[in-house]
Amino acid sequence: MQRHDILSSLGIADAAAAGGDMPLRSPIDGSVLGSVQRDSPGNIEAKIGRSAEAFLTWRTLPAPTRGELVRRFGQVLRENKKALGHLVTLETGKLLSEGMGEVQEMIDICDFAVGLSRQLHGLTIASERPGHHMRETWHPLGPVGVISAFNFPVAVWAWNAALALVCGNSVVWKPSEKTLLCAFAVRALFERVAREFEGAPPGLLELLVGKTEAGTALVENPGIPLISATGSTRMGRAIAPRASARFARLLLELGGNAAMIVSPAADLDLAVRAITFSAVGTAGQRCTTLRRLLVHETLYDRLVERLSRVFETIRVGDPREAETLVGPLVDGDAFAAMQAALSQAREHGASVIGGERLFGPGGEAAFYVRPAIVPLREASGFTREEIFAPILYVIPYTGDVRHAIEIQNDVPQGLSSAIFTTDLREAELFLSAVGSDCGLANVNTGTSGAEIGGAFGGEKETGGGRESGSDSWRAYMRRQTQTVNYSPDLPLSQGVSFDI
Ligand code: UN1
Repeated sequence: MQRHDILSSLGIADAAAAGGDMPLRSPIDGSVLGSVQRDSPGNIEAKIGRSAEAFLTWRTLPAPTRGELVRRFGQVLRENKKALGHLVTLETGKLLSEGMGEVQEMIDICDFAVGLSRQLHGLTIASERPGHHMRETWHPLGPVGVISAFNFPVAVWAWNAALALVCGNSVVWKPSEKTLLCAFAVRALFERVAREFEGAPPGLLELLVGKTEAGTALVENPGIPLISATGSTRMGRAIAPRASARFARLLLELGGNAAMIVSPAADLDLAVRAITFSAVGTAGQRCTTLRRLLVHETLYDRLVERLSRVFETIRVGDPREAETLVGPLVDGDAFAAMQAALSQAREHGASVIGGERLFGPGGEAAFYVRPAIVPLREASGFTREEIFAPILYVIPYTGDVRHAIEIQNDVPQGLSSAIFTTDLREAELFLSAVGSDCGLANVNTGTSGAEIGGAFGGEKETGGGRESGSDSWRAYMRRQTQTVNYSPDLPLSQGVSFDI
């Protein structure tokens, strides 16, 4: 699909061509996709105000009715999967199959949320007082602020929005300034559904267009009870104190630094495939990207050699072409950060295999790289930092798998982890309380590509939030403990007597 067809079928051709102070470029060839106008501070306030209004109506609709809107939105996503998937590819540079996969992830979470809209269960609790009952009820929370990153410009928003909407909340979305067309397209598709939906107020989904200032305005606005933010740990450090200062709830999904352990009992063919997808998929720009490979010393040379052959020959280029497996980095800054990380490794005496710039469509205007392998003798300061690029540090471990787990956990981040082994004892140890300290722990599958059904997120500097499946919906609601006295007396709890 061509740019014009994509934009017009998604109903955003005019919006993209409106002209404004925020130009949008495709990482594929550096071409200009459009430009949009950033919101003034007044505009941002007005949008948040509209969202607050919308919440007042939306929360009164039965949850299954709210689910019906999400069901219809999922249907519109199905009908527009091709165009939206192409736009994701055009704006992020990820492979077409990954662009489509992202839209599929949106559809999946919509389906999940529709079912959930009939399962926002509370509890009934036995009361110690005669003639009383207690229960726990989950109520809508308020307008939810969603801050999303460029690398998953639509799926991560959908994880939040689909749940927030069935939970009875409105949504204010601050997307990455690098992927605004994706956000415009999603809003246009959502509006198609919301406009026709009886009872859906205007302002159910508001979009803030801007950079840090727009995010800050959202984070500091006292009308937003929950900020759900995906991005770097640096971003999290900037927003968390601001939100906490007004006691807002935070759902943070920040930096990752995933590791995979390859034990002597691993199925190596399987491991090589999983390592490659996890390390170079999405050009290494997922928060679940595999960055540290912890290999038993007896396998080390063999595995480095096999991976080097794969990385050397893997097809890097235009992500729209079927044979390509690695597309471009998002921009020149990402390229500079990758090169800085490789220089740092070299300064520590490491040799780097690959990592050089390649030229694809767009010549100098786009940033393609050969994925890099950095064999090391041991973990180091720089392997504890997150880099958003296809760099794989390979670190040997000796003896027991416990040594590998120790290296794995010795980083500030705690998002994703994996072990390749056919040894049940190793696998279960890795999954046990003394095993991986991450939010995601996988056996014989890679670190990236989680399904929506599980809770997604991680510990330590990753921020502790959980999005998407399982019971993550609870973050988007407020819990109320309710006590009802249906007796003619007033017994007090804990046997306290207070007779007037
Ligand atoms: C992210 O990079 O912020 O597990 C999210 C995965 C994807 C989501 C990544 N489903 O790799």
